[in-house]
Amino acid sequence: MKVVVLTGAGISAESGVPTFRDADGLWEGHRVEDVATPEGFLADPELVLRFYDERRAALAHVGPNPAHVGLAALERVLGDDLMLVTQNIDDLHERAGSHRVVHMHGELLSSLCVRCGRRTPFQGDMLGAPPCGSCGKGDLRPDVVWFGEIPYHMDEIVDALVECDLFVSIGTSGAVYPAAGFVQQARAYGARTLELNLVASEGTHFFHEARHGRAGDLVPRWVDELVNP
Ligand code: BJW
Ligand code: ZN
Repeated sequence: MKVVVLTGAGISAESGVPTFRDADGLWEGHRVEDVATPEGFLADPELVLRFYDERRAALAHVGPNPAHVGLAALERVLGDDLMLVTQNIDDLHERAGSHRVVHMHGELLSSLCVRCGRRTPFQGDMLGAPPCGSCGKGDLRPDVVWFGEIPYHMDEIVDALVECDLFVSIGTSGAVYPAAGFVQQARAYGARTLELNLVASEGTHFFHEARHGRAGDLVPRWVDELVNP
């Protein structure tokens, strides 16, 4: 059986990584247009670099939770029949033991050269970092996908959505496209679809089945059901 799993901020919430859409519409005190758009970066690069430097530094203080661990166990059973697509830029899936994670919105631990486009593993602070080691001239920016930019690995993801038998969305609000549309794409091509989220997402009615609760409880239980029917 071919399975595509899409994860969002909710899967890392119990690890202590804040989600994006809280009640006051701010994201760790910032307007989304100021820190997650190319225009925001051009207007105030220092603010944006510091914002991502703080989130990168915070990775040292969090660890994977049972939901990440459950998906790593599923990869060991399904191998290449599982595609794990995450919108998250943290590395908690990898630290739980998943080896083939598709980071469609990029990664905190990677830099992108604004001049030559080279993507390079990155640790530490980007504010004040030397220019790109490849072209020697370009400034580095976070290797993340902001609003108005094209997410990574879209061809590979669409192929997997077309082919999968089961699509499972975990811990995502269904507010941001193209990820929010994956359920309809998978379903149109014949997949069964399942939502695992704390509350009903914006797209909950697109799923055949929705289970609501904490990812740390729901995911290990669902993996167990799938592996030991
Ligand atoms: C729990 C839990 C627990 C809590 N257990 N659950 C008008 C209509 C339609 C689309 C558009 C439009 N205008 C513009 C667009 C396109 C735009 C878009 O979607 N805008 C919307 C605002 C409408 N999209 C884009 O611009 C994208 N690019 C694009 O479309 O390019 C065109 C193209 C596409 C494909 C092929 C070719 C061309 C780019 C989007 C980039 C998003 N970037 C960000 C920042 C990334 C870097 C970073 O992290 O800083 O990605 S924004 C932010 O939102 C981040 C997230 O990955 C993303 C999704 O958030 P997520 O994960 O869903 O988090 P939350 O907080 O929203 O939800 C958490 C959920 O967890 C909640 O439901 C909780 O209940 C739940 N939860 N605790 C289980 N313990
Ligand atoms: Zn460069």
